[in-house]
Amino acid sequence: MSINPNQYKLSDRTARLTAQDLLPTTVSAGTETREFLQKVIDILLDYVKAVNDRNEKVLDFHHPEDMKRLLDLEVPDRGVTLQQLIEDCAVTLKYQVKTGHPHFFNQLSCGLDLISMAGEWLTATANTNMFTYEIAPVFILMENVVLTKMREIIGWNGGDSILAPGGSISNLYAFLAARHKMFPNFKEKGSSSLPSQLVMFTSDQSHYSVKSCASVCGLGTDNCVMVPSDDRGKMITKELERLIMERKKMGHIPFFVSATSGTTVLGAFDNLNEIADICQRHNCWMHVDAAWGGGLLLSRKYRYLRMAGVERADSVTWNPHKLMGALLQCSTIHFKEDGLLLSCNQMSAEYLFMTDKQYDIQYDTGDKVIQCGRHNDIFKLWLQWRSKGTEGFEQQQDRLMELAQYQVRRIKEQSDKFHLILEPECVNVSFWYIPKRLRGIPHDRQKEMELGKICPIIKGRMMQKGSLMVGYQPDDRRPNFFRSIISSAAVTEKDVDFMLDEIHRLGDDL
Ligand code: ABU
Repeated sequence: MSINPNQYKLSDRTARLTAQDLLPTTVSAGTETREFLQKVIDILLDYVKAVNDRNEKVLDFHHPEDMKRLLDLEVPDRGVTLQQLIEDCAVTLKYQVKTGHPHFFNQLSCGLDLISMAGEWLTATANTNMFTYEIAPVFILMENVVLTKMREIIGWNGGDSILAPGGSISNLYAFLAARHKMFPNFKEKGSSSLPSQLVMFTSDQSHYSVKSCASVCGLGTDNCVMVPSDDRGKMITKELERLIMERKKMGHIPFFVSATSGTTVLGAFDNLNEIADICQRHNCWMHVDAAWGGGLLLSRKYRYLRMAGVERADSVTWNPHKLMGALLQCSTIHFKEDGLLLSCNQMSAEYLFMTDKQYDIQYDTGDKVIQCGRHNDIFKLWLQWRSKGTEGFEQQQDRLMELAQYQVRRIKEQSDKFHLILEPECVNVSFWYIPKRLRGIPHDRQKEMELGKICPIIKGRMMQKGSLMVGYQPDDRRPNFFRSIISSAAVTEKDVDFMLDEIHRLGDDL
């Protein structure tokens, strides 16, 4: 059932009230407060139903100027009524893209895990900050348990971890810890404590946030060396070692290598053991950006096929809001060495992190991070993990991989209409759609250019129709191509068939 903003009516009496007439301002307004919140919950539950209804559109697309006309976005001088707020909530969800719809294959984070969502609702209601045990005791202990478990899965005993606002910031934490480990005086003395130019290395397929570390942390992007990748998108490790030696000859200090487990576009996994050997030979910190592929650590099958050697890393980024389906956002960064996160980032603000508190202050995690306020991202993951168990997560990872393989099979079976670009290592499937006029023509560069031109047209059509969302992009080897993602537990084989059939319906005439 679609969200119809006119269908959510408060009682006449409550409808006319404003926020001032509810708790906490009006202490006697328990009944009205409950009625208002119950109505919001009705909208949320209808949205959940719509997200899971394959007859519903994935989105109701409007261009920005048209969308502005459909919405009342003003923040007024005088507060609006509760009935207006209810309609505002309903309208907002009416036009929101249903990222949990089984026909949404657009982003690395897809799906709507209801247990994780329930956790997020509770988190919002608890509305606490994660910097000290004194205001978040249960959540801090949960964080400790879940992060310890994740480190064990990586293959470490001990170590330390923290939840960060996204994979990019997690990667930044790794960079900071690596520099701190090698140059502990940098924290106080800054760049004057460095004997020479620091250099970092990552593959040309890595997430752009790795390069951003070089800019944010003062190395300059010229000192983030982009190591070439092979045609499957994996770092060429011989090139890594050659480039490290080249920089050493220049008198520079190679100190940080970021390997990728699951590149954003192709879903490629770097060879971690080979990279670990090189890092060992050249005394470099080894970071693994497994923001995307980290979920596969939960699969006994894929862990060793894709991420053998991960336990040799010094740090690992792993985003449960991607393959594990935790609600946005939920990103973790893990360190093999305990104590580093604190010594690197600690500022000892006395108003918050008093050392004479009457409890064990190691649970005041706030001084380990570069932010002050920290959102509670743990409860939704903890609750989800309780609901599935580690075995349930393993089955989920294996199922997503099975569906991606099903898509590959279906693409190959329809090779007149689809061209598979490469055998995927993850749930990213890269392909072109071949319209009628280009079928039966040999596949060459000219044809690729033509296929690339039709991707945005098909994408535009699917958004206008609202039936499907699949992403496309060029890369440095080829023009535009489709990249579908299966990371939602809602997706079935029928949905994969729908995706391919719908692209065919939308693009056959192009
Ligand atoms: N690293 C952010 C994810 C981008 C994507 O969903 O494609």
